[in-house]
Amino acid sequence: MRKVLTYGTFDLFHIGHLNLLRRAKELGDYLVVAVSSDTFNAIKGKKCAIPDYERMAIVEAIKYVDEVIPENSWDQKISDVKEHDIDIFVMGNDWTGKFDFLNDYCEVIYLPRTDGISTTQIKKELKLK
Ligand code: C2G
Repeated sequence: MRKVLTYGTFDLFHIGHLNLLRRAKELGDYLVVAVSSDTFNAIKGKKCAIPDYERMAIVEAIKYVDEVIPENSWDQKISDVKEHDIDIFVMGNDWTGKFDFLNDYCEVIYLPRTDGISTTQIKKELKLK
């Protein structure tokens, strides 16, 4: 069984997130998604419209997703890959190169982002802060 792992905030879940999760699942048989906690997002300088437990529940309900784990730190990826026996790490290509260190542990694939949609844009359009 080829296991795939990806990370994200998935705030105001949109088609860009769905396309990423669908394509990540197409690369293997089992998809683990690490969803950024509110505490970690504060470290990332991101303020979420949707709290972490709701973002996790939404991602968990996506048919491509087999397992959801919390993302609490930048430093958990190597242990996550090892603990979950991951074959492929996937991120959108806005992260290209940032996680190449994981090549020592698994395949690293950066997928093209979906153009024309982002949480930031949605917030602007909804006039959310
Ligand atoms: N994404 C995409 N197309 C978009 C928007 C997002 O393909 N239009 C992808 C991103 O590239 C990422 C995933 O969807 O792979 C989740 O995006 P975010 O929720 O913005 O994730 P981010 O805040 O970048 O968190 O440790 C890694 C971080 O947790 C990533």
